[in-house]
Amino acid sequence: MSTLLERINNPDDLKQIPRYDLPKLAEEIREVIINTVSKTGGHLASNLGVVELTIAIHYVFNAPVDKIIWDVGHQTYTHKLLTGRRERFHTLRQYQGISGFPKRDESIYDTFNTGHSGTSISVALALAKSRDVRCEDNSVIAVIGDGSMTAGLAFEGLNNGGALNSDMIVILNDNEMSISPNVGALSVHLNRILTGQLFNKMRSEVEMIFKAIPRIGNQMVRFAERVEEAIKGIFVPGRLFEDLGFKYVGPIDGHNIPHLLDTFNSVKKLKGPILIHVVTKKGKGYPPAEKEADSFHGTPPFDIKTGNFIKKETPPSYTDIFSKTLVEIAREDERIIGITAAMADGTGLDRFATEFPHRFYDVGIAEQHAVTFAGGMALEGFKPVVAIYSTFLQRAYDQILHDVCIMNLPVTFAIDRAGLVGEDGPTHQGLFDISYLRSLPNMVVMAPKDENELRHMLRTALDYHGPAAVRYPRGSGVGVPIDKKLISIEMGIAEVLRDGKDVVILAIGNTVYPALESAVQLELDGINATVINARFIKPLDTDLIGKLAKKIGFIVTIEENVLQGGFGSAVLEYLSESGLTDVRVKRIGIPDEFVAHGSPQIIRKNYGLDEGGISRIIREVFESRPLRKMGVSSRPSREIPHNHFPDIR
Ligand SMILES: Cc1ncc(C[n+]2csc(CCOP(=O)(O)OP(=O)(O)O)c2C)c(N)n1
Repeated sequence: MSTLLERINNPDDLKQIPRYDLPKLAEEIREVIINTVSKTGGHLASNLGVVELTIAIHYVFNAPVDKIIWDVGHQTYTHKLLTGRRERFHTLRQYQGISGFPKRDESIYDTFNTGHSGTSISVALALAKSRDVRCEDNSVIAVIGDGSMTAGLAFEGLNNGGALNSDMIVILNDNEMSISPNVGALSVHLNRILTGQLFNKMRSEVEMIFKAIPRIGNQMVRFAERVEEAIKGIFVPGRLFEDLGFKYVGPIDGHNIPHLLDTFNSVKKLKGPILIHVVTKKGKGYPPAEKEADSFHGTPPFDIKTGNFIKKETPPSYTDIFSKTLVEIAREDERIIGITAAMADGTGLDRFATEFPHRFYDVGIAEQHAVTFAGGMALEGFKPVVAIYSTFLQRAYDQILHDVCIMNLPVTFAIDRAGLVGEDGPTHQGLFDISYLRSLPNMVVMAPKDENELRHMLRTALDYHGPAAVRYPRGSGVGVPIDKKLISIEMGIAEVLRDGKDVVILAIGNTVYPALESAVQLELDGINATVINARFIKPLDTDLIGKLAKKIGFIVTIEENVLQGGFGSAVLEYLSESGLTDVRVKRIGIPDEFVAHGSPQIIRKNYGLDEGGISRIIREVFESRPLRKMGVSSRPSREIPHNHFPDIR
């Protein structure tokens, strides 16, 4: 016998399921999500929390005519299962499988691509306004979590939405959690609403009693309403949203399907901007995820029975090494402040928070504020470290420029997940930071070849009297021995790892070890490569690069960043400025396109960023041009100092 879910290929099929069967459907969906995510990994807890909510939205509204915009989009697994992707659901987040986020390319039911928090209200407002201009009458619904509601962008949307007064619905999915428990004054406000429910119940009961009194009952209700208006700010829920121009409805139980259906059916007919406050439980229906919603926010594969994560034995992650090193340095230096935008666990700042609670700030999903706040702290003599993922730092570009770099303030940017991130796809790849940071005056940009060098670079950044960024990749380190003593690396000095006469491979960050391995492969073909660990993207070691360019005449740059404006571009700019225009340069990196989801190994291979790819690309250049003609023979080459060629570590 087929399950209810198997009968659903689109929201119209869903509407054929009787209301009383919807809780059973919810159970089936939960089972599919848990089974799938236990194998693929993914955003389990957020998705388990919105199963009933998603069913109710699709049951009442009429997608794709009615527009549903999912904020962040990490909670769309039920939506995907109900909108034609049931059979492909097992390919979730896999290379060439379905995405873990809404994607317009994937389905007509995915209204807007999302991945970063706080965009949904602005989009919903735009779609509502466009509808008004066209004199159409579809509904527009933004679904946003209480964590994402802390983003400044969400408030900008609310502010504009309340004023424009278009018909739109914002569903606030309040589970009192961001990735970890939600923070900030808004979360306190929402919590007050939840705990103020008693007052609402009391209010309706009093109203009923008054109305039952013959003759004067209605008068008393009107009087009570006037009194209520006066004390609204103290007791009535949602006053904040009402003042912003949104009709507040709620709080309502987000797991009670009949209640959700009735609410949505009534609200659908209302005019103007409406905010429905829905209360859900993150991880609902899977006890390990209910208990540890933060660990199960984004989970690797896990054992369903025990809830234990299935992890391979790997060297410590870059995040972990950063986390420990920062604590080590902060023990000696009281000026160090840790700042995160809702990612204490992900960035490893949780360790800092435990040891130095008074020097730690989780500012909510507010990257712009995090950076400006850091600028202010630096001004006051502190040494703020903003630990942030490369992709989310994009949000704060103006703040880096305007509130840090112009004043040359000593803020350290610990940029995690720089490079390919894998399964989360294009919205999360950290492929732009080299380009967007190296163009800023005063900014130092470094990338370590391994986790040991990350430690020294953090020390270097904190010793520097201006803004400095250290970018490092997602996942485990290389497994190198860790130096106990931290040293400041000399500013702008690269490291020569291998000496060869035919080609100079200039690698940065996690491309250094693959470059070294490719040099070994090339040796077998008679191609001798010099391999440089550039260490600094800015300032670039132009002395060394210039000398090698003149001596060898063929440079290959490698970076896990877009080629436009990246590390290779910096090298080309330098060569051009210094008149070294006859040096042959081949850049390896990400071309001018967004990179899809899939395991980093597959993606690296596709872009020639692994050792096999690097040696193949270099070999191809040699095959297209005789080897000996590569050198820039017209200029006398200066000797490279001997100490530039230390042993490979
Ligand atoms: C701009 C930005 N910063 C950080 C993140 C990382 N992130 C993904 S989901 C999330 C928490 C979202 O909380 P909420 O909106 O309440 O959704 P929930 O997972 O609790 O359902 C965060 C911080 C992001 N996606 N975008």
